Amino acid sequence: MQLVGMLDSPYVRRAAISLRLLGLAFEHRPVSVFSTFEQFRAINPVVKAPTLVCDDGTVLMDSTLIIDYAEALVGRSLMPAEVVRRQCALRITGLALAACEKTVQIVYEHNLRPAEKLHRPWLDRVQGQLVAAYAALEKEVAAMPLPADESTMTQAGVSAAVAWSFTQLMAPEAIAPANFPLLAAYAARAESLPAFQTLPQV
Ligand SMILES: N[C@@H](CCC(=O)N[C@@H](CS)C(=O)NCC(=O)O)C(=O)O
Repeated sequence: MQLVGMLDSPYVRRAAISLRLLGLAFEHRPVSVFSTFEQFRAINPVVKAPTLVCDDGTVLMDSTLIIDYAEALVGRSLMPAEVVRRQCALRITGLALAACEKTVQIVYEHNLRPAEKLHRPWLDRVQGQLVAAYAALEKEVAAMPLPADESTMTQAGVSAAVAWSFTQLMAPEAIAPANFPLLAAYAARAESLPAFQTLPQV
C-alpha cells in the first residue's frame, strides 16, 4: 500500500509513524497537495493528504481513518483498550489534532491569502484556540506522563509529539516552548525514536 503526502503535514506524519509503529510495510509517496496538485489529483481527486492507496486499489483519506484501517489490518491498536486510559488518550489525541488544525489555519492565512486580505480577528481567534489546546495538553502531560518508547507509545504520544514539532516548525512565533516545558521535553524524546527519525518532517 502507498501513503501519499508530504511529511511536513502533521496528518501525513502521524499516519506514517503510526503505520510504522504497527509494523506495517508501506511505500511513502511524498506528493504535495500544493506544488504537485495535479499529480495528487490523479491519485485522489479530492486532493487530501494523507491519502492511503490500499493494496486492492481502494483510496482512503483522513489520518484517523487511515490509522483505523491499519489497526484493523494488523489486529492491534495504538489506543489503550482499558476505558479510563482510552478516554485520556482520546482527549490528548483530540487536543493534538486541534493544535494541528489551528497551526494549519495560521499557516494558510499567512501563505495562501494575499497579505492585504489577511483577517486579523480570525488569526487572533485561531491563535487563542492554539494556545488553549497546548495549555490543556501541557496539563494532561503533567497529570499523566506519556510513554516515550516505541513498545509502549500510544496514539496520544504520537499525535502530541507530531503536533508540537509541526507548530514549532511552521508557526514558532505562536507557541513559546518555555511556556510548555513538559510537552517540549516529551516531543524531543519522541523525536529521537527511530519511528520518528526515519520519518522526519523536513
Ligand atoms: N482531518 C484530516 C486533515 C487533513 C488535511 O487537512 N491535510 C491537509 C495537508 S496538512 C490538506 O490535505 N490540505 C489540502 C486541502 O485541504 O486542500 C486528517 O486528519 O487527515
